[in-house]
Amino acid sequence: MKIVVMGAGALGSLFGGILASSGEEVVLVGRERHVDAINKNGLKLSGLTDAVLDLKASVHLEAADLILFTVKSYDTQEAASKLIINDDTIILSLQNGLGNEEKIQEVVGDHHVIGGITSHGALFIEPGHIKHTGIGNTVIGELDGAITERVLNIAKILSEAGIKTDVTDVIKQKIWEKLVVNVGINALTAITGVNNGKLLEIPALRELMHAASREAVEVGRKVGIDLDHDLIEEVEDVARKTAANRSSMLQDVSRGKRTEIDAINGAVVKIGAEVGIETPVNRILTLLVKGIEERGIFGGQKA
Ligand code: KPL
Repeated sequence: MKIVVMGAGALGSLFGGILASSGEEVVLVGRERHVDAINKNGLKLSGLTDAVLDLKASVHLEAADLILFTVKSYDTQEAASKLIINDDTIILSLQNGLGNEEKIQEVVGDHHVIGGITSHGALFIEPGHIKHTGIGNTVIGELDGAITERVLNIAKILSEAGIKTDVTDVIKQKIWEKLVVNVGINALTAITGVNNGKLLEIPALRELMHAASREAVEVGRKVGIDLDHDLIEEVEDVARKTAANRSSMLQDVSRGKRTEIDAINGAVVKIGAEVGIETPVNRILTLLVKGIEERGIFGGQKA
């Protein structure tokens, strides 16, 4: 199966690298400096996965059987419009936040898109070098809940490569569950500059993490998502398993980049307002992250 990773940042490169190491034909499509470094020296994976991989990277898209779609949520529409797809191409979104799959469907048509979540931690060390900092669940599924051959096949390919992947008939619920995790971890780590694990160690941050995630659970339930089990325990579990990770949002603010705040905490605030649920903690976290985005890199230095 030919696999293109669209948006080869930390997570996309990690997945692409692991798939390539198991013999899949993989092309990483990403930014020029990362692409150049990979084509010159190979993709270096360190941490929980240790390898230097000879695989193709490009700034240009190619047709593929499977597109792992890992672009930032705010780039979804534009990136989807650039995809080269044939009748059977499958696009698996592994993005953070809400609304990504629907945006891709609007551009390419419903049939091509399947949903996914992953809690693996990946850190962009430098162009050409990604550190695997946490092992988490990966779950994929058809957006209409059907258990199809294509989803089972992709889960098998990922699992055989070493990324244990489950298939679900409730991927929309799983996306909300992952949202609850990101709502608790990402903005707080971006604002305070700590690794995920510190959120469990510092009581004030742990309290805020719980409060932000609880608001997301309340909003999700109000819009009919079945969030019944103890998601606060799940948030803690991911923070524990990815303790050494700098969340993707912390990585973004450290590099002076735009964040996914609108698709994560901002989405909870927006949907909460629509359904009459107050979300004061997420509102403040959203505003703080937006302030940090505007400010740019602190003191002109990398954090
Ligand atoms: O998804 C993540 C992210 O950083 O965006 C987690 C799972 C929180 C890992 O850091």
